Amino acid sequence: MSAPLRQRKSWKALETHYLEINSRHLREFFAEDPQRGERMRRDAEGIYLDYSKNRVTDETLSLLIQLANESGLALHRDAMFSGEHINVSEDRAVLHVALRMPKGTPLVVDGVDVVEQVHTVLDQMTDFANRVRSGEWKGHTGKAIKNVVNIGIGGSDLGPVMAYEALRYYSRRDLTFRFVSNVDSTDFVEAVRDLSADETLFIISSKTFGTLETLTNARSARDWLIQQLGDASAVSKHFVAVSTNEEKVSAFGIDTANMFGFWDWVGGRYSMDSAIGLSTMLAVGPEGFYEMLEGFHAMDVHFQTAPFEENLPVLMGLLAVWNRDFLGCQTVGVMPYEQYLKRLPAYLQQLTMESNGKHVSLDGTSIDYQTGAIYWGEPGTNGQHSFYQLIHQGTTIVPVDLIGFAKSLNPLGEHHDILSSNVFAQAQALAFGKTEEEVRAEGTPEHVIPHRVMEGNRPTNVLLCEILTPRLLGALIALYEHSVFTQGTIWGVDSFDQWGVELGKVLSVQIIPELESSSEPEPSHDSSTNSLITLYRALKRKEDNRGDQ
Ligand code: G6Q
Repeated sequence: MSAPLRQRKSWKALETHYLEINSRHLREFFAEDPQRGERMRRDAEGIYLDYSKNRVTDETLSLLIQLANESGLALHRDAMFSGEHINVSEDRAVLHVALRMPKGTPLVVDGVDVVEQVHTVLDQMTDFANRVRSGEWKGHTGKAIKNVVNIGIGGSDLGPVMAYEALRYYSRRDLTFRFVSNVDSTDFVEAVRDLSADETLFIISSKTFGTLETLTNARSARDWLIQQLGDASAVSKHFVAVSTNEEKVSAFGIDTANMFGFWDWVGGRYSMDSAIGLSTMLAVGPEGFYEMLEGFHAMDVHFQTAPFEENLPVLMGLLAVWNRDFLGCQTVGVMPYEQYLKRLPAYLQQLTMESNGKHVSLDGTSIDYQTGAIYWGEPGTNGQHSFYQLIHQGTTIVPVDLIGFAKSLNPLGEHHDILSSNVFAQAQALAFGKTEEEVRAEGTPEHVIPHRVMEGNRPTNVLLCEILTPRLLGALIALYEHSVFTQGTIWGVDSFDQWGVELGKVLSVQIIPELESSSEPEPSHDSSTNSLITLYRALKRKEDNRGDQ
């Protein structure tokens, strides 16, 4: 058992070291060491990580690696891979890594070979995907499926949407994919308004099959389908479920022969490569899906075997801890310079913040250091014309992950080099800034000079890859998963529970009847909630003056 974090030798050494190097500028680090850019670069599975523009020296790295060792990172990692119940607050194994292990690699956990289970479901998914994609699977009226609508939320939505968008280039363009997550009826209504029910397949994705938003949307989908096709028996040809809960799937009216299972050892936000990825497989085909799994697995092996100095997820995780706890950075920007990765920031937001947004350690004691940062982002060049201003010249330091590719999937004239030049230029400007002398030398009037000075010294990681493929996507997501794991291990938190999310689920259920009630008993909450509920009821009763819609 490691000592509490702030009492570890390496942590104390990092505190002293931070005071020594805090006033130093990236300009100095680069001037002192012409090889820095090459030295501080590592690669694995087609991803090149340049971390040289972080505010670190070799000593920082070596102390961070000591911290990883002192925090038992290797042991904790091995415990995860062997199926120990490292999700302590839910007493569960954490085995998303088993989802991508090759067939025939036995992994027996709690008496069961989980890899065999995984491949049984993968085979079932493959068979189904082939039948739908070939047109062999017929809808109620005998027509082939042309539209796939995934209904799910959180981990049962963000991964599927992100992966569909990321791999759209490889997807079947004659199939339409939609994703409904919000319980706001607009989400569902807009998703199906131009679809023909007889060509539409709904995938109801819910680990628990008890999530209110998903079940509400699923019921509306079922009503819509029955209304369009005029026959309740149509449901069996147009609804499939992805879940761990056979009983509830069956109670909803979906034939469990059309159910794709997974297990309680797959956390929602770690489930895009389980059956939750059925929409991904329908889009890119089983081959593309398996390629993605290979990428995930390759990064898993790298995480398990590479020395920490060479280990991409470990390095990224340690740098994140350094930026968070020593530099005091509260947020991290993730900026993909690849249009297909436009949903990656939203996906990573859940992965990182739901995993490490914790205030107690594994044994339940309150912690006295900072944990998970706020993750956010947008495709890169769009961000440059809006919020990058604050990253360059604001009063808060925002470390940024810039994700670039050497090749475009849709090359067109000079577009790609223009796009990529921004990756390098932004990292450069953030690191080195622009001094007063440089601004003056450009002929800037004296009174404008302070406004144009950029202090620089703002950390970035540049992740450079050749081209976006299913394999690369798998490796990239696994890289972030294990970076999150590394951070969670150092911080000593349970990265695999989400009690904060569970609370929201319970509270809203208490208020629903008060909004629906026509007899309107006095609401009995705090004065703000009471008056908001009363106002809501009054607004709801008001005549709608929008005119004819
Ligand atoms: C993920 C979270 C959460 C979950 C959703 C949907 O790690 O647990 O985002 O995925 O609340 O849950 P169901 O899949 O059970 O509907």
